[in-house]
Amino acid sequence: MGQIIAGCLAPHPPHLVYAENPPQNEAKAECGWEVLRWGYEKMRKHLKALKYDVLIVHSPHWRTQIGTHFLGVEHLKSKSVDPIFPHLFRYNYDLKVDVKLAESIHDEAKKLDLEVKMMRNPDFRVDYGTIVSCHMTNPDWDVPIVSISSNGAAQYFSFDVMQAQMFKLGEATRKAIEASGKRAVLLASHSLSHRHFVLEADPPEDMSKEHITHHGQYLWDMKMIELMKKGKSKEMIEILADFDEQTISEANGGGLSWMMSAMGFPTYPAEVYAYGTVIGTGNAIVEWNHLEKGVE
Ligand code: 2X7
Ligand code: FE2
Repeated sequence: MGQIIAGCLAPHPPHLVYAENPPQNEAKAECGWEVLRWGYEKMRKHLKALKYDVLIVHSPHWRTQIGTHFLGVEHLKSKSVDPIFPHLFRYNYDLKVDVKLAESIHDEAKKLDLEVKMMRNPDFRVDYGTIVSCHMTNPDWDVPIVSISSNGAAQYFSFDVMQAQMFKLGEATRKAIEASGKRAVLLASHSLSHRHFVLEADPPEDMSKEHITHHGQYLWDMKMIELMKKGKSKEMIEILADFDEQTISEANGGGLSWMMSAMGFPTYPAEVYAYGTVIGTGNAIVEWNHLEKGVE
């Protein structure tokens, strides 16, 4: 039987890829955001040792306003440009998709009455949320991915409606993974608090200018991280709507709600590899090690 071996909060500021200077990115940096980048280094080393077959990422920057879409093309190759930070992120990607697993999650989700669709356009431009989280987790790109869109249910209806949908999507994801026989790592691609500076430092990697937007945002981030470290994922999910309202977070896309549901709302402590700010936003790199600590 297949299994979820880990679930990770894997934030996607394009700045992290920019500061790593991989050959795929046209923009070049001197340095920057080391605490977060070194956190990702530790997490990727740990995950690699667990030997996974597929990365399944849920991205707030692939926004399908109604329903959930899945990449449904085996091979996608193009350039992804961040619309807000095009001077930092112009990334030439070349990635493989596990279409069979994506279809299977799609089918399981449909059985639960979710609005779902396979994305079959071979010229589709993959979003930077998907790419940054996957690159930082596995810069070798030597395992296929499944990419899942986020939708506007939190805005059109309410945060609770969005969460109800994500809980079903989590269940569908778990069932499909189990049937696949594969070892999967889940990535919830998003920051925590998300209030941005409106002006950028020059150069952007000038770390003397980097800090949280304000202390209230920091306190909310610490509250969330404390719950993660204590294994209180249900409590974390229950306060997520308030967190989102106070911090304009990207959790309203549903990544964390989807992932916690897929993992059966873990009660064991998560491993926090790093916390740091990027242009004022709060970002934590966190792993729930389901294989070693999970309940199954
Ligand atoms: O999309 C993002 C983000 N989530 C955080 C910080 C900076 C830029 O882009
Ligand atoms: Fe983002």
